[in-house]
Amino acid sequence: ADAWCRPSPNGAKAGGCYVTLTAATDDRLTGGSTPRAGMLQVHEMKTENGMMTMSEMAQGLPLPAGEAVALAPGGAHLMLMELTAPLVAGETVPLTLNFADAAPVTVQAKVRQPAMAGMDHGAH
Ligand SMILES: [Cu+2]
Repeated sequence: ADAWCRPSPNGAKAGGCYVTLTAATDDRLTGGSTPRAGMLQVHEMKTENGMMTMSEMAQGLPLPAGEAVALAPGGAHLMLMELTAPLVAGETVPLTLNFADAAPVTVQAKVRQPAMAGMDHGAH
């Protein structure tokens, strides 16, 4: 539900997308794909020594049955890498999400500015 992407600054090769997922049974979000980027990874943000860093969740993002898990700025996110073109506010981007157990799901993510000013993600 509520899939959206942050507009990518001109020239940026990566962009962040967010979605809320509710699994019917215990599952994990392991990654995905999109025609708009070479790679789609699941990333998490961590604070280490006072610095925010992000890394791929190698085991995937746990999705407990029946629980709405929100990917949101400052936390877990979908990272589009090797963008084929900038993500422009107002457009819609198809994202196919892969799960450990469930069949892949394609969502249409709206590109828009975040409701609240978050961390700049363009430098990634
Ligand atoms: Cu990331």
